[in-house]
Amino acid sequence: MKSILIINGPNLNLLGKREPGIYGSETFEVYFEKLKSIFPNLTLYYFQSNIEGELITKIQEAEKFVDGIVINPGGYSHTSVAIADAIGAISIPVVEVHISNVHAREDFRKQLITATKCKGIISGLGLDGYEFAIEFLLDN
Ligand code: CA2
Repeated sequence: MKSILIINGPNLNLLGKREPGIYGSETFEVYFEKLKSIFPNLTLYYFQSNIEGELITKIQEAEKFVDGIVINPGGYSHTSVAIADAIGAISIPVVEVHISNVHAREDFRKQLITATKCKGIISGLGLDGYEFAIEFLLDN
């Protein structure tokens, strides 16, 4: 595995700017620089969108230029059959990450539609979950 794409869904552009009690105080852009230094031999790409169709297009395109995906579909995790279908339609492995523990929150967050098409899921380990997901992709 030489290259991995990280995809963040809606509202995750607000990381580090709002609700630090749930999502921490670090912006993803700062964390992404740390990730690149943790994995110097890996080419890491980052894409964030608040738009479902843009996320789907990026998932479809990804298998042409990366070997794996780490995705946090945000609120779409609980609703989007279309994103789940896009994940199911590609041949590269996808790991889903949630910064918060979705099982310790409202009941509607316990249904993870997109995760049904992923190799695995990490939830509740903060931003470190992205690092652990990359480790998994490298080892499997
Ligand atoms: O815990 C996660 O990573 C979530 O995917 C985050 C989503 C939420 O809908 C999922 O249930 C769990 C929400 C992303 C919103 O991100 C914000 C970050 C900072 C401030 C406000 C929202």
